[in-house]
Amino acid sequence: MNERVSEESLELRKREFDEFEGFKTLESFISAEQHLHPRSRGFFADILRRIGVASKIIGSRVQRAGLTNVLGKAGRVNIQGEQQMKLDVMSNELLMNTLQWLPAVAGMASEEEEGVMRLPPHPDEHDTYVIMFDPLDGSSNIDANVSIGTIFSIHRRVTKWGACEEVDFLQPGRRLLAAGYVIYGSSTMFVYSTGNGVHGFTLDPEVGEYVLSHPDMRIPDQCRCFSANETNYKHWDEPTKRFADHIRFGSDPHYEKTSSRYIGSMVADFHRNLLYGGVFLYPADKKHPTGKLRLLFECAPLAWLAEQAGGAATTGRQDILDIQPEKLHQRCPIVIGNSREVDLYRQMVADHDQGN
Ligand code: P6P
Repeated sequence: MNERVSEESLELRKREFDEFEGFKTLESFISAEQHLHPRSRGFFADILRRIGVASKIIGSRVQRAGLTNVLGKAGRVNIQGEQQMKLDVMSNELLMNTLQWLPAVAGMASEEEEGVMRLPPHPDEHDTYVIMFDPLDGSSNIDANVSIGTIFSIHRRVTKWGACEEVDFLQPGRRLLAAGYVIYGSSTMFVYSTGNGVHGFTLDPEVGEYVLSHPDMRIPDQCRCFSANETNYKHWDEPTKRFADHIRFGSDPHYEKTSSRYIGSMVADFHRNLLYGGVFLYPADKKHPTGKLRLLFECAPLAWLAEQAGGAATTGRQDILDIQPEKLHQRCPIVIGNSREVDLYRQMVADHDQGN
C-alpha cells in the first residue's frame, strides 16, 4: 500500500472509530489506536492490555479486602520507609508477574522496590520499553475504604542492547509514551493516554470489560476544588501560603464556588479534579524539603495526563515534565490541575523570587 493510500485509509479508519457510537471496550480502543500505526507489531498495545488485566485482579482484591484477610499491614517496610499493606505487596507482585513475560518489556521499576527489575534480553531485541508503576497509591487509606489507585507509565528505553539500565528510567516525563491510572472507588476506572488525549473506561463487573465512558477527558476551566493537606500550611513557604490564601480567602470571584477537598489519595484527588476542575498541591515544606510525592511513580505520569487534558503541573519553578530525574525514588513538590491556577502559582513564586 503506498504512503498516500495508507494515510487516507488511516484517516478513514480513525474517523469511523471516533464516530462509532457502539460498545467500545478498552481492548477495542487499544487495538484501534494500534492500527493507526501500520508498522506496529502490537508489543506496546500488549503492555496496556496486560496492565488492564492486572488492574481488574487488583480491583477484585481491593473490593473484597474487608472480607478476606488482606487488610492491614504486611509486617514489612518498603524502600520509602513506609509500612507496606498486604494489598500493596499483592498488587506489586501481581503487576511484576503479569508484565515480565511480555516480549517488549526490558525492565520495570516499582515504588515498592528499591532498584529496577531487569528482564533477560530477548534474542530478537524487541525489549523496547520500560514500565514504572505505583501499584497501590494511597494504600494507607485501604482500611478506611477510601478510593486508592494504580499509577503507571511507559518509556522507550534509551540503552540499545542487553539488559536495561537505571538510565532507561531516569528520563524526563516529557518523553513518556503513555501514562495512566486505575482508580478503585465506587467503580473501577482505567484512565490513560498515549498522547492522543485522555480517555476513561469504567469496568462493567457483569461483563468483566472496561467500557469507554469518558472519551477525550478535559480539565474544566472552573477551579471547583482546592486540594491540599492544609495541616501542613504552617510549614509552607511564603508564595505557597499566598497562593492558598488567594484561592481560599481572597475576593477573586473566580473562586466563589471553590471548595476544599482532600482525600489523601493522590489518584482520587487527581481524578476528581480532572472531572470537576481544580488544583492539587503537595509543596515542599519543612517536613518534606524536596516534596513528599515521588517524581517517577506519581508526579510525572499524572503531570503527563494533566497536560494531555489541557491542564498543567509545576514545582513552582519548573514544569514537572521537564525535571531530569537523578534518582529512581526522588521526590518533588507539585502543584497540578487547571492551567489557570498552575500559572497563577508559577507567577506568585516568580514574584517572590524577584523580591516582590
Ligand atoms: P499526606 C499516599 O500515601 C500519598 O503518597 C498520596 O497518594 C497522597 O496524595 C499523599 O501521600 C498524602 O500525604 O501527608 O497528606 O497523608
